[in-house]
Amino acid sequence: MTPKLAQCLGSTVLRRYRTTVTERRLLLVNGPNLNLLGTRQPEVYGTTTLADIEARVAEVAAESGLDTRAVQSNHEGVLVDAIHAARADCAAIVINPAAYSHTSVAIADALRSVGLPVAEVHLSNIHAREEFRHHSYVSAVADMVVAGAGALGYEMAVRYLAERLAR
Ligand code: CA2
Repeated sequence: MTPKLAQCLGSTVLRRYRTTVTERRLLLVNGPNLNLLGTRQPEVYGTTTLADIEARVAEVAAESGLDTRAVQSNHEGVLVDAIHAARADCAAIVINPAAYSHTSVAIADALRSVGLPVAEVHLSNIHAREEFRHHSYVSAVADMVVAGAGALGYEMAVRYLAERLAR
């Protein structure tokens, strides 16, 4: 069954669809330039690649019976569309909006509009860096924020959301 079909069949079917399918998937979103992880600036962002992070997130999520879908894009609109799509089949979102953290009202609005639990991750401690990195539009929408824990921050975010969804 697709979410559209469940919607056509009415609210009871849609609710059941959401508890059996939707609530078992996390959306992992990574913003601009994070595709370069592990190749440059290891002193700031570490040596772990994005593929390593996506694999680890899938592994940790699976421990709690959760699926993952990963998206990385260098384009704001693509990220907004991916967040909107999560409404149909995801239970929560882990996001590192990268530079868009500090500039994008559109991404913050998209997260607000889907109404799913959100965990915001930054590899570096943005508060110990340049002033312009200290503010994130996404933090006002996020249920938890982790910054400065490196790749481990993604794992912490997944564990937080898994625990929250189990409540
Ligand atoms: O610390 C983080 O995770 C950031 O979200 C990373 C963003 C930065 O703009 C934020 O202020 C903090 C930058 C991601 C760039 O990633 C690169 C990785 C390797 C080489 C070059 C860039």
